[in-house]
Amino acid sequence: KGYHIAVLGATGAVGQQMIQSLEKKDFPISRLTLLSSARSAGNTVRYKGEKLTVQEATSESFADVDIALFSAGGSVSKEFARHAVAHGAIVVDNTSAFRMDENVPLVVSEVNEGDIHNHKGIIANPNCSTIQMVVALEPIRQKFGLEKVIVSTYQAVSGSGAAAVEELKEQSKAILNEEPYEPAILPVKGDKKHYQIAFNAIPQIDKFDENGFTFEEMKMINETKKIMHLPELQVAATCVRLPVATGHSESIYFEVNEEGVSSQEIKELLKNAPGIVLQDDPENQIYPMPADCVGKCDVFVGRIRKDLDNSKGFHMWVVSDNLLKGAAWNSVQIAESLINLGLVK
Ligand code: 11C
Repeated sequence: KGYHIAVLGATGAVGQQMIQSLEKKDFPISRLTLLSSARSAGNTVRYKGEKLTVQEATSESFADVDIALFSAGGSVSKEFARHAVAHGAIVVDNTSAFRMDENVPLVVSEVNEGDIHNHKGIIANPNCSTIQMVVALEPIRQKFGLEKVIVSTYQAVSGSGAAAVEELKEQSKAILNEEPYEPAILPVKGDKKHYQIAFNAIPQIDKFDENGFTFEEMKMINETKKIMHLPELQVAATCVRLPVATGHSESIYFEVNEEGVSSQEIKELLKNAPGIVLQDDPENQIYPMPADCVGKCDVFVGRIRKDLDNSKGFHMWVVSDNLLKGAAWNSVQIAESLINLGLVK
């Protein structure tokens, strides 16, 4: 059986990856409807060798759609999700619009696939930096429990959209050619100030909350607790933007509940865990790096070592393609889970 799938935001960076992920998975599709704003409508996109024309999304676009993958920004999701649900479609939303809504499951299939059963028409796809972290933490939580997580991120500019990648490229060229360049996008489009990203590191992703954390940091904190069903988990995050095009990296410190756990046990656990590739061989300088992870759907983990002071503390380094496992691939996995769990009519 094939399903009628719609992609809203089909011309965007994540939308394009969604279409490629559907193709790569050989997703059972009977019809693929590609939707966008009026501005991008009329463009053509290739799917399995066929040229499909992108249509302007309207309230009527979702008639007969089984699953709608949304990635066109939070306000677009808020506008169209109710139309899609009213037409009987299940929405997998890749924006932050519904993630913390208690009626909306927030899902990473390797961690909490079962939460999908509670959906009321919308399932949220978490933030990219959250997804790769919880994939790596969940096997540890299951075996040894989890008390505390402190994460520092090294995030790629594509998390901020295709225009930010262009800004990094153009700015790098300008600096190398000793030409002027006025930053206009990063750290946050629409914020008061913009800073150079080429040859720099910016400790701001999204705007600041009143508590001194950024919204990106608060996403990592709140979403992790929700996905892992650990409201009491201690989580802190510092999110930093680097001049890397694609692939988020994270330095994660975590404390388990048990005494006497060895780093070898953590390595063995993660080596056999779903969605994870262990790259951890310091003697041979083997560890994950974003340049090696681009285009891959797994979460790569390395540099696992025990803390020198806290007997329950460990450090690890986690890298993944933020557009794939961090966004498009995770959404397509949720769609696949919906089908596998028998939740699509
Ligand atoms: C970034 N994590 O790297 C952001 C992008 O809530 O889906 C994803 C924003 C989101 O800038």
